[in-house]
Amino acid sequence: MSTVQHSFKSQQHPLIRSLANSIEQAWQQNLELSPYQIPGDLGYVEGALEGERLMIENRCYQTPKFRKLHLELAQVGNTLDILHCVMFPNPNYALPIFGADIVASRGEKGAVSAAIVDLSPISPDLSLPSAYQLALTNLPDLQFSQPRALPEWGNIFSNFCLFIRPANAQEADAFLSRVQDFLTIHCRLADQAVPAQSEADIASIRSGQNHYCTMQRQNDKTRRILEKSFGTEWAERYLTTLLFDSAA
Ligand code: BLA
Repeated sequence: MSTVQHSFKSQQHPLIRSLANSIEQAWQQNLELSPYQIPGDLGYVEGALEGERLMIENRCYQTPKFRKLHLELAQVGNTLDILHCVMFPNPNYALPIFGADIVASRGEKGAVSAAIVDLSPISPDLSLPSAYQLALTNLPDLQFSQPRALPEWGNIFSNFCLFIRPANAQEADAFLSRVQDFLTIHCRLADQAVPAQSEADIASIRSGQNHYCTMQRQNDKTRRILEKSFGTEWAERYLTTLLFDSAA
């Protein structure tokens, strides 16, 4: 395992590169970013237990409204590129969780097997705040030729969740612009958010975030990739401390 500083964004699939750039731009333009201390040795990691080398690069920030903004890029052997992004709100604010994941075959024209984005609710009845519902409902309709079905644990996602296999460059662009819409709406509404008024409300927000994390950790496809290169214990630690940590 190595901790050498490194950046492989320039080698990633073009859709991942574009999305990583637009996420960082949205964060830098709209939020007051402070550094976030990535636990121990997890900023840049490499593992290769069973042959395929997995390289992971993490970038994290925090802001007054978000306890953690996490953008991760990963490369699996010579074949797969992955982007993972989650914006965890500060549990004093009843804000949804922005999440995105892209899984693509390496190369300029590599196929994208999964592109998903959502603003996921954390309320006990799994509904989004009305300002979010209104803003998201007002976005123009988009058509994608290859929608994908969510797995069972995916009942944490909202009605506005977009989960597709982009079939061509137009659909990849449309996905990208929908993520930008979600980010713009989210940064604006987060900026306007007022803190929760009671300890009970804050406890409920925490438990909503923790439920989201518990369900995301059931994604066997993510876990298996981590386990193959780093082993089961490391994968569990990574899933619970960096990818989907509970709200303290
Ligand atoms: C799917 N995630 C996947 C797949 C892989 C990964 C290999 C299968 C691709 C496919 O079905 O075509 C792998 N994703 C990773 C790895 C990391 C990662 C290794 O982020 C990190 C190191 N996943 C998220 C977030 C969301 C998410 C934030 O991390 C959504 C907001 C969703 N990924 C998600 C979903 C699937 C997926 C819903 C499909 C799972 C399935 O069909 O069973």
